[in-house]
Amino acid sequence: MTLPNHKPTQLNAWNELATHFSQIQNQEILDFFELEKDRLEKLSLHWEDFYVDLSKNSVSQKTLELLINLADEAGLSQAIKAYFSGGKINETEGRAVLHTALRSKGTEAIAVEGQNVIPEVNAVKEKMYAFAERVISGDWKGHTGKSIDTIVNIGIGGSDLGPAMVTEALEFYGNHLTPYFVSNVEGDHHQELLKKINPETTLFLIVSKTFTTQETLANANSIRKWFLSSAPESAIAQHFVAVSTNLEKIDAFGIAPENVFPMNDWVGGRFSLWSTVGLSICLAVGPENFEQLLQGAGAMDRHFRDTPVEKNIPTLLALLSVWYNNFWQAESEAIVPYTQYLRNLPAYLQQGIMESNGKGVDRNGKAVDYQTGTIIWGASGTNAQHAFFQLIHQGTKLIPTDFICFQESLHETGDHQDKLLSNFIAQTEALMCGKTEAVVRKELEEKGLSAQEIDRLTPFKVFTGNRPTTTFLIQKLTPYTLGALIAMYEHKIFVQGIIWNIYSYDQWGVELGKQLANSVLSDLQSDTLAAHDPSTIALIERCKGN
Ligand code: G6Q
Repeated sequence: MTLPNHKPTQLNAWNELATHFSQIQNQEILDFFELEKDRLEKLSLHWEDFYVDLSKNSVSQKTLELLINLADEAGLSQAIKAYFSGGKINETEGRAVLHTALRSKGTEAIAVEGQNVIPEVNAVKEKMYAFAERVISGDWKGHTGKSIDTIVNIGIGGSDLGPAMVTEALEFYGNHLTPYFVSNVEGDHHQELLKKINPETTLFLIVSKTFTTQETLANANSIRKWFLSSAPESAIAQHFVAVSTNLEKIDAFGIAPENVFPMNDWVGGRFSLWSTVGLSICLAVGPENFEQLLQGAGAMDRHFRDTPVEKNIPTLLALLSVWYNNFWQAESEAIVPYTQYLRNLPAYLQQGIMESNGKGVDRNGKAVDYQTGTIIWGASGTNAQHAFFQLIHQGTKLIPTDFICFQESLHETGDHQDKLLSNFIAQTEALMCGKTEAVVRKELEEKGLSAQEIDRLTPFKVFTGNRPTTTFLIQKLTPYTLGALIAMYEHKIFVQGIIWNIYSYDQWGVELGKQLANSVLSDLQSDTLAAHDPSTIALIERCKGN
């Protein structure tokens, strides 16, 4: 099963949306509340512990109807079938895209090339859980007989960002193991870590789908050397495990075969935290919590697969994003989680969203003549309010923003939670409603300012409002709700790729830099110099000290 193919700008719904946009672009979000008495009811979605309020967006119900038509015309339902059933929808790499199989209930068969993958998924998960139990219980000993208290994930990109973000997000659910993540090839990154850890009680997880990634291999080799300066070669088996699809390369590294956790090529790097790549998560929060993470994602998968578009959270989010990106010409989107636990969610989603949909060629191999991949940025609230919110409130750019908050805090925190929630709610109100000139003048008068001062200051204090936001109010941050939240964004990515007619699951754009880095490295480490442009030659010569 393959993906449908179309030129989005030639779809009827696209053209109708263009006409519709010219008719409603000057209408304000608040006007829609006046015109549509059932707006809140129609535009708020309730799913499990999620309340998603779309009503503060620059859309009328007519807009949503047209966007839903766009999804239909683009063949979304056929695409979803291909996605979930193991079709090779990552066509440029000839692979299926089945991270959803890792969090399915494990009862339905899912076939890749005629082979049901579920028994293997379950077997690998059992191996991972049994291993994690041994490490957490202290049963697994280091080479001097001590139990493990520290884990170090050595990986980069998809083999780092997801596990690091989730481990941090679920800190509350953590056990006595301290997790660290080494990713950058910059040697100072791992050197700073090595100052903090005890080799006798540390377990290193080398996580690399391909086991060919320069950064990961360089870090793994340096750390191995450091480890062997205080331990015999035979101790590698107790302190190094690997996650990969490349079993031969792991063997060459000296890791015992029983310490290898396999993964499959139908799991993309940036969607791999659900696989054995999530071993650090499983160790840090335990198998039960890891399983909950998978269950939450699985529940969102079923919601996405089985719910009509009108009530389908990931699909509606994707359609809104297309609306802003292609009709309003918005340049970026912000994501602001109101919890410190999710401070790295925006960075994590940057990879998922921008690596997947940052494509300029469509599924026919032709350059697109419309905008694709959205630029994502953000930080945790309320910190972000004291940093970049000025630009969202009063700047010249349209920045649709996702506000995410959990109704209950994890600790008993007095009135901190009310303060957090009040900021969270007030920001979306302020962004939509703004502050009129009349209100500003009245406030200044009440402060006793002179008429002249009021005239001078008023323009700066007016908020135009009408700035779109989507609110996610989730009951509580748990492994389950976190799994669902991440899966929600994963499916949003998928839907956008379908509408834009691009391939979301390859990442050829990261290859050229890697290739040239190898060439520059050989220039830096030898007397030769390959052909480069003058600027590059000057930089190489400078780094060589010439
Ligand atoms: C993600 C990308 C990329 C990948 C890293 C690490 O989708 O493919 O970020 O995860 O390049 O690759 P390895 O896991 O093969 O080392």
